[in-house]
Formats: sequence, structure tokens, C-alpha cells
Amino acid sequence: MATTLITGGTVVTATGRSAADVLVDGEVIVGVLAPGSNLLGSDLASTVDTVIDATGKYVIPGGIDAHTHMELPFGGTAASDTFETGTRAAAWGGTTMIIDFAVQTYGQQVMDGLATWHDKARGNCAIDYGFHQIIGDVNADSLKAMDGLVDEGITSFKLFMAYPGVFYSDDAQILRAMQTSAETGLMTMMHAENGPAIDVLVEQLLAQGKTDPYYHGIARAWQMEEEATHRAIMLANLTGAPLYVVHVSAKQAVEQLAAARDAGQNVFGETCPQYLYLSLEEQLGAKGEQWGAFEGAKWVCSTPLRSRAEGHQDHMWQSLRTNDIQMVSTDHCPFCMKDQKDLGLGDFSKIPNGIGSVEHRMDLMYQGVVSGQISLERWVEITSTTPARMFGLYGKKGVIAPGADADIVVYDPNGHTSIGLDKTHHMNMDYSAWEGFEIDGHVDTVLSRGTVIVDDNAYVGTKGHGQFVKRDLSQYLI
Ligand code: DUC
Ligand code: ZN
Ligand code: ZN
Repeated sequence: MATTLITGGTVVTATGRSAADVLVDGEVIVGVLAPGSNLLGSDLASTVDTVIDATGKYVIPGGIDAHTHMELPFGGTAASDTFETGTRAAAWGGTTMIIDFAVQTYGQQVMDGLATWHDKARGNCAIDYGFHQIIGDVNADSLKAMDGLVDEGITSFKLFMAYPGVFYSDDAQILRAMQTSAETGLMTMMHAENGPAIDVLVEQLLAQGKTDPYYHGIARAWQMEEEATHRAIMLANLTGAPLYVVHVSAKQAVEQLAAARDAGQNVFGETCPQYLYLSLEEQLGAKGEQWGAFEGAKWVCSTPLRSRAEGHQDHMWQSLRTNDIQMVSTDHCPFCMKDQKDLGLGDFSKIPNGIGSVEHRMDLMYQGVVSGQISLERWVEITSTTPARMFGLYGKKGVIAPGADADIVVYDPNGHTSIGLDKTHHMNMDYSAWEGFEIDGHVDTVLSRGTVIVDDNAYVGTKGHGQFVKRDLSQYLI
């Protein structure tokens, strides 16, 4: 088995940083050594197969993006990244594991939906992957099938309080699914927006001729997110289900989560880079040369980008510092402008919802370290360690420690990354939602289970290297 020594770097974990060398044997980390240690011989560097010089750089556990939608059929089209293109782009950006959402559609058996997702991913991924299970049709069969998910290594499922007629679950269905969650230990993940009420607002806005992407953000008002978040928390409280609210964007929703957490409830929240950096005014309301006011379609996602004037973005950064929000995923759900987003020209409700970010999450969050929003250790925590703990991967993933998979990123704080379509862009999209963002850092080297897959601005990985990872129950419960 090949041995690798990553030497001279600063190992950063969720709890601290230290000068240390990392020894990898095959696919796993076998030692984190004080620099110059003679324990394993006087010149370890000459006895290993490969030495990676990380002098002046950070050595961190690979990113875990716990919320992606590769190839998701949605909005009359399908997310434009396949497992092959999406996981390769993730690798470029220092993410070494994704957890994607397998889908049970209405009328389908849960295990058939899961099998479809295995077929999409198997043999195609550059990095390791797991699945959450979307339950799009809560009924007696699917509730029974949920019992078997843990054995499949699927320890979380997602329900939608939005998208009536597509993925929507009503309160009775949510209650039943949460009862199963409480019994089995499965984490309930919730898309918390009041879909039926949003649909009324959409209809009214369109009838008034308000058809531009900007109105997507008006229809999906923060009250819709706060109300649904509160309702989900109450149903979880009643049933005892652990609850994880996905893509939180409204500060009022955070307050609901914080109050429940303060009261001791197992309630968690994730946000995404778009809710930290982008806004209703600047992006959804954008006007461009090519697309006019339809430019904003590039950033149509749900939950929507929120008003900067209302202070949601600042509040979200603060929530990351205070742990009222525990982690950052992308909700990577890319669509091209041409032939996909443009389905919604003249009707914002027909714009496929989603933004592509899987490639840039680690960089975008590192920029939060540079700008003083979060600490270096918190960066590692919210992008890798907590996702691992939240979704039953910790020990194997999310940490630099003996016995862990050698999913490692060498990150250069003196490097630079310019994000843009003609610069750093490996996602299968015809635009970048992050065009023009400049990052004061750079992903230099990425190892996935001991194999170098990105090195010195080159992808050297292989399709099919990534393996399905069975997950344990959450390790983050209080
Ligand atoms: N939100 C999105 O923006 N895209 C996919 C599904 C979702 O909930
Ligand atoms: Zn969602
Ligand atoms: Zn999603």
C-alpha cells in the first residue's frame, strides 16, 4: 500500500491548529506527528512513497457538502451536473464527500427511488458520496420502507413543506413521518416554506404582470419560512424527532431554531453560501446586458435570496459564529441559463430553482475567515467536521486523526482564486453564480482516501474512485 507524508503544514481541526506532519498508509491516516519526530525513523520522508510539501499551508479534512442535487429532475428539466461532472467540480474545490438526495417521487416505492440514485452515482464519482432520502409520497408503504433505510446506510430523509403537487407533504404526513423518525433515529430534514400560501402569492403577482425573477423573492417571503420553520419545530417537539432544517435564509427562521435549541430540542439548521453573500436587491433584482431583468434568474433558488436591507446576511454570519446555525452546505442544484432557466422567461414561477456552488463552498467560506467573520477552526467545523457528525460519518470523515480516511486538502492561505466562467469553473453550467468573486486562498492539493485527485491546478483523479459510504445515525444529538 502506498504511503504518503504531508509535511511542514499547519494541521487545522475544528478544535485547534498545530504544526504537524500527516502520515497516510493506503487509504487512511495512520499518524499525526510532531515535526521532526524520530519515532518512525530518522528520515521518514525518504522511506515513504510520496512526500507532499505543505510548508506555509493549512492541512485540513476534506470538505463534506451534505446537500447536493446531481441530476435532479426538477422544474421541467434536470439539474445539469451529473455525478461525474459534479463530483469532479467538488474535488476541484476541496470537497471530498457529498451527500446527495435520492428521490422517491409521488407514487413510487422508496427503495426503487433509492436504487435509481445508486444507478446514477455508481462508478461515476470522483469522491465518496452518501445519500439522504427524499420522501415525496408519505404513505403507509413509504413509512414502512423508512424503517429499512438505516440498514442501507441512509440515516436521514427530507420532507418538503413547499412545492405542492411535486414533493409537498401536508402536516398529517409530516407528523407520521416524524413519528417514524423518532422511533428509528432517522434525522428528519425539512424544506421549511409554506408552499400553498406561496402559490397564492405567486398567482397574484403574475396576475399583476410582475413576472421578473425578482418577484420569486417577494412571493417566497420570510414570513413563509419563519412560519414553516416554527411548525416543523413544533411537530418535531411533539414527536421527539430530531430535526434539521435545510437552506435557512431568513433571520426570523434562525430565531425559531435558536429558541428551540435553547430549550434543549434536537433542532439544527444549515445555511448556504448564497444566503451569506448574495441578496434579493443585488442578484435577484439584477439587470444584465444579455438577459435584461431576467438576469436574476441565475440566482433563483428556494429558499430565496433575502433582502440585504433587512439584514439577513449579517444575521446569518453571526448565527454561524454563535452556532445557532451549525453548518454550511451548498444545495448545489445547477441549471444553465440557455434551455433551462429560460423556461421561466415571462413567468418567474417556471424558472428551475437552483444555484451551482459545489465547487466553491470551501473557498467562499474561507473568505469568511479572511474577512474576520469566522475563525479558521470554525471554517473547518462548519464545512467538514459538523457535517460529518451531523450525518453519522465522524471518525471516518471530517477529521485529521489516525484511523480516518485520508480525505485531506492542502490549502494555501497565500494563494489566490478568481472565480468565474472563464477562470475557475468546472461545474456543468453556462454561467457562474459567483462570477467575479475573488478568494484570498487556494486549494492546492486534494487527497481522497489517500489518492491525490487534484494537484497544482490539475485534476488527476478518476471517475469511479468515489465510493458509496453507509452512514451511522447522527453523532450530533444533544
Ligand atoms: N431548492 C432549490 O433551490 N433547488 C432544489 C430544491 C430546493 O429545495
Ligand atoms: Zn429544499
Ligand atoms: Zn435542496
